[in-house]
Amino acid sequence: MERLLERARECAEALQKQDEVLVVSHVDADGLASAGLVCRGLDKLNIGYRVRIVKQLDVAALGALSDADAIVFTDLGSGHLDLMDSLGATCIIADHHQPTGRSKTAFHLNPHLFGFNGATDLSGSGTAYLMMRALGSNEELSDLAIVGAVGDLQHIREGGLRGVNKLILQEAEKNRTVAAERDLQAFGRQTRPIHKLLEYASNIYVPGVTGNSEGTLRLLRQLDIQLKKDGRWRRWIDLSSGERRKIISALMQRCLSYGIAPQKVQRLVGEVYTLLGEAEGTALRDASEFSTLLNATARYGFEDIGVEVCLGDRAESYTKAYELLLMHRENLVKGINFVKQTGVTRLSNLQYFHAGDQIRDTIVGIVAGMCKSVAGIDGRLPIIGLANAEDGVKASARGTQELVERRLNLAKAMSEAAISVGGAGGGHDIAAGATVPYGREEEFLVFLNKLIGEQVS
Ligand SMILES: [Mn+2]
Repeated sequence: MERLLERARECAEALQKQDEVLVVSHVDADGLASAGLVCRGLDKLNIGYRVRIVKQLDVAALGALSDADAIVFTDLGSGHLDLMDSLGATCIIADHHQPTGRSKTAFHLNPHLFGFNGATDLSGSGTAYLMMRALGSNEELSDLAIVGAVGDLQHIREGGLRGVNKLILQEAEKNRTVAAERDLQAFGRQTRPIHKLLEYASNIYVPGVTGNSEGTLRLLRQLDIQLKKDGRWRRWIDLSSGERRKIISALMQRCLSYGIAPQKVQRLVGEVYTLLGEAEGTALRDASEFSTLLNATARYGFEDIGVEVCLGDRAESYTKAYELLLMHRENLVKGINFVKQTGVTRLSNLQYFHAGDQIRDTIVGIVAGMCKSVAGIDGRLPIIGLANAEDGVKASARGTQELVERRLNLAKAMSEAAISVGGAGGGHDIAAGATVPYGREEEFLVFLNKLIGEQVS
C-alpha cells in the first residue's frame, strides 16, 4: 500500500508541472467518473485540459493524440505501455486493467503493480483518485471514486467494497461525502416506485416477484405496504427501516421456500452507497444509479454529457443525462420483452438469442444479463445475446458465479470461438463480448458451446 501511494505521489508531481493536459479516458461509467474526477482536480490547480473519451486505445486513437504535450490516461493505457514512448508527450497513466508491455518514460499508476487486483480492489476512478489525493485537499472527489468502482461492479462479488476501494470508502465516510449501509441490493432506491424496484431487481431471481408485476403487487399488499403517499409513488428511500426489513425478509423467505441456496439468497442484501452531497430523490444520490446514468450517456454517444455531470453540472447536462437514463431503462425493458416473446435457443452448454436490429449492440449484453427472470431461461447455463453492429454481429455472454467456480472462463472461450470465425473477443471470466462476421454466428455458437463444455466438465 505504501508503495502504491508513493507511486501516486510521483504521478501527481509530474501532473502538477504541466500547464495544459489532454485527459484520455474510457467510454463507460468508471472511465467517465475518472475523467471528471481528474478534471475537477485540475481546475483547482489552474491547469488547462481537454477531454477525449475513446472506446479503446488502438493505434489509430493513439495517433490522434500526437499534438498534446502531456496526456493523462485514466481507466485505460496500461494495456498499451509499448506505444507510450513514441507519443512524444509526458504520459501519466492511472488505470486498473492488466498491464501489458513496457514504457521507459510513462508515469504509471496501477494496482496490479503493487499486488492488488484491478478487478476487485481498485477501479480506474479509484486509481485516479489516489493520484489527485496525493496533491492534497482533493478528498471531496472520493464520491466519484466510489461511483466508478460501483460502475465496474467491484462491490458485487463479495457484497461490498474491499481492498483499496474499502480504504477510499472509509475516507469518504469520514469526510461525509458517502454513506455506506447494508440494504436490498436493487437498482433505483432513490428514484423508482417500490414495486418497480422489486420487479426489475435482477441480481437474484425471486420467484413470483422478479419480472412479475402482479406477483410483486400481491406481495406488497400481503405485507401491508402502502404504495402511495399523498398521491405519489413511494420509493425505497421513503420506507421506514421496519418496512424495508419486512420486505427483505419476505423476499428471502420466498427464495428459501423455493429451494434456492442460502448463500445465494444472502446476495439480496449488500452494501449500498449514498452520495451525501447530492439531492435526495435524484439519480445521483445513489452510487449505482449515478453509474448507470453515466453508462446511459456513454452507450448512446453522449459521453460528453456524462463528463459534464461529473464536473458538477446539475442543470442542463443532468437533465439530458436523466432523459438518457429513462430511455436506456425503457430500451432494456423492450429488450427483455423481445427475449420473452422470441425465447432462447438451447445448445448443450449455453443458450442464446439473436436480436438482429431489435436490440442495440451497445445494450445487448445488459439485456442478456437481466434475462435470468424470463420464463424459459435456464439460470444454470450461460446466456449469449447477439445483435447486429456496424462491424459485424456483436455477441455478449453472461455466466454465473457457480459456473465460474467450475472453471468457466467466458473471456477465453469467446475470444477463441470468435477468432476461429475471423472475429475477436475478450472480457472477464463471468462476462465477455465478441464481434463476429455476419453469417458466421452459427459456426461461432457451435464452437463456443464446445469450448464452454470443455471448461466446466
Ligand atoms: Mn474501469
